[in-house]
Amino acid sequence: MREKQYDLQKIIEQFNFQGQFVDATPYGYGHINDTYALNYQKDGKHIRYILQRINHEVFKWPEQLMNNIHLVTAHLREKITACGGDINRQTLNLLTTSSGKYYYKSDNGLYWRSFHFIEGASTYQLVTDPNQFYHVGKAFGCFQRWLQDFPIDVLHESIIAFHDTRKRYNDLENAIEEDARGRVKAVGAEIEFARNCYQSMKPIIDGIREGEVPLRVTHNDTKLNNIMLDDVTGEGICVIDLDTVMPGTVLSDFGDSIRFGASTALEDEQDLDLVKVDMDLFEHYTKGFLEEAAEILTPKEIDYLAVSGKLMAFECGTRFLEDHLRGDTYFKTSRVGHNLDRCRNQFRLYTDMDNNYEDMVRIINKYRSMPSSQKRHAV
Ligand code: ADP
Ligand code: GN1
Ligand code: MG
Repeated sequence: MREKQYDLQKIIEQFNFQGQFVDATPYGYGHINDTYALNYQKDGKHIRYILQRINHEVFKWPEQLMNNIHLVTAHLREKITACGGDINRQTLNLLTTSSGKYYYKSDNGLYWRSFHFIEGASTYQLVTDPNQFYHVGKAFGCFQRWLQDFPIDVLHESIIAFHDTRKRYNDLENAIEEDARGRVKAVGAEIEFARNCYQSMKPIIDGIREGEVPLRVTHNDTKLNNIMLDDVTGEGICVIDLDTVMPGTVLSDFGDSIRFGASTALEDEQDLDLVKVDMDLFEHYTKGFLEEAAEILTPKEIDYLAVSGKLMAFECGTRFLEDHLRGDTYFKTSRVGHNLDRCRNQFRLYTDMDNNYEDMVRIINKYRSMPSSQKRHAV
């Protein structure tokens, strides 16, 4: 549980904002950073900005992380320009501080950054109609394609081994061993579930670690609320939350979108009977994603997409369980047992995805060779 008060006035003075400051309000549903919407007035016009405190306990090298975002957004701007798009809406745009930097480090050691607000677009916690999820798939597939020629070696690893599922599982085993909060005895069923899943997923987890699929520049946190959809056209206009853009595999990006967006319930849903994978949503996302990205992916990567949702539900559930055992120090929570509920939710989703695995394979095969003529153009 983390609710913090900051002296925002002092912080916003550091950035090159336009107009008169009106107010600042907490914004969004992220689990890691602290986000505010800033309202300004200039010549009778309302201007908004996003201000964020980077969680430097999670992102231990904020300077390098900000350099990643600067380089990646510059690359995206080139791609958007090349296809006649709008660089003000189709990528994040950082503000500078009065000393010309992309972040401000306060006297008490906190890191702040600001983005131009993308107007006329929204993020969602749950999909509202299947076509919307098709557009989400298309936008993440396009993001993947646009970053295909980004020089991967210049990227700093903002969180080491972020999607190394074996490490995540070992971290859970360590937390069980330490039992820092005496919570292990009450979660025997979840621990057993995690151990069984790990055994059954192990060949795939090991295969990924051994390089069966290539490393690419990936987003690594492709939740539905990390994409902005245009309020008029419904198209995915901007992929946001770029803190974890770094070398990774396409499986994390595809799988994380599926485990979050193709679920019939929120990640916080406690009634597990409501938690299922919606196969119509799975198909819509797959179609959109592969329309954009199929041509750059290897056959092995495409084969593994069908298992990637399950893999990410397992990994994410494991992380929630570890955090529960350690006393809720990583993810923001709003009640005792919140992370445990999220873990149960993800494990239930894993089971439902397992039951639908054959159907996922069929759908992936249906869209694996999408004609490139259907590619996304500027929106
Ligand atoms: P976190 O890392 O905590 O998830 P995000 O970067 O995803 O933080 O931001 C939280 C929310 O703020 C997003 O889900 C989105 O609704 C909103 N947001 C972030 N950046 C922008 C932006 N440039 N324009 C408009 N809204 C934004
Ligand atoms: C965190 O920051 P946010 O809310 O987009 C987490 C993801 C998890 C997700 C679970 C840096 O994402 O890895 O999948 O919560 N981000 C980080 O909801 O750990
Ligand atoms: Mg986010």
